[in-house]
Amino acid sequence: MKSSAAEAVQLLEKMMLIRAYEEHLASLQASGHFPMTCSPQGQEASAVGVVSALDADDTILTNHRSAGHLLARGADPGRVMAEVMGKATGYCKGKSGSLHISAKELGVVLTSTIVGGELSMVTGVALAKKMLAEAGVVVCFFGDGAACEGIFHESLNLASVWQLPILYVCENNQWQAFVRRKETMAVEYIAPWGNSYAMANQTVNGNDVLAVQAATRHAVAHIKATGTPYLLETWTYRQRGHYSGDNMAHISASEQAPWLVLDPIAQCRQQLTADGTLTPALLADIETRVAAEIARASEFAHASPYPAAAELLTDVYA
Ligand SMILES: Cc1ncc(C[n+]2csc(CCOP(=O)(O)OP(=O)(O)O)c2C)c(N)n1
Repeated sequence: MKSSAAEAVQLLEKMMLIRAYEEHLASLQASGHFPMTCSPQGQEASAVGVVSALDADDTILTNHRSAGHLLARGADPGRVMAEVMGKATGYCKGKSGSLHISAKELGVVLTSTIVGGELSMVTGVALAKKMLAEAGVVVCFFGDGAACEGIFHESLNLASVWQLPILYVCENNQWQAFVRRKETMAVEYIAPWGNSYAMANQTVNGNDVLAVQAATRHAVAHIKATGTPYLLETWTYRQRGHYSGDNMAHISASEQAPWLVLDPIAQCRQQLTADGTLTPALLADIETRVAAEIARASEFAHASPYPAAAELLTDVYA
């Protein structure tokens, strides 16, 4: 199923919102008075392409680069920002920060900062869904570094044996913290590793939002038709450092340049302009809306209170 022109514009706007959110956070972090985060800048097409192909009853588990997934799912940027700042109005009442945020009402049940933690949890979440005969698939976002851990193989093996409704999404952004993917992998692509577990798989251009959306729709249809999991690899690039304190001194301009040409938002804009869908007036409207939304979000987060001291031991297990 192809997306309509109107839907493609919505995808562009969502990607621009995520970019603007990240740029705003980076400017606050540069002042030195804002918590650190792991930015998904450059990976917007992967987040928006996958999440836009999901239904409301689908569940998401994600990793330390989760802001794009949350915003793509419709999270309020003000509440996400408030959570990062430890404010009471955040999605987890300020107790998670950026690295553990969840938003149950959106079906985002876990952000794992333990690399591969989401891969260990997803089999349990999906098994529960299957045993309770609940509709929907469970999506697990993780990076190429997580795919190089043993838990990736354990998770895929069990999901295949137990026939769990899991869409594994490996966002292959070419970096694993401060290590190049090429230094830890003997092969180029992760998707074919699914073959070892009899799991259908595909690598898609992760900077092309419509291609990611189409690949996700195909994968979800496969999961629903066969009752078996699917491994989707989105081939993309992290445009910022591993975390906000990383000055990227170890990454050359010549490495970054070709990827910046392939920027997912610039490419989508060019495509929609070329086919006559995106006019200068429409683009200006979107830019104005996005800027207003981020300004509102920041104002909300900054004005929000910190949790009261009495909240210290609420909502915790021990
Ligand atoms: C089990 C574990 N080992 C190491 C770390 C430190 N660490 C945080 S993110 C990261 C790199 C993860 O790389 P990848 O899975 O490719 O995700 P990306 O950061 O590229 O999105 C590492 C090593 C951690 N959080 N957890």
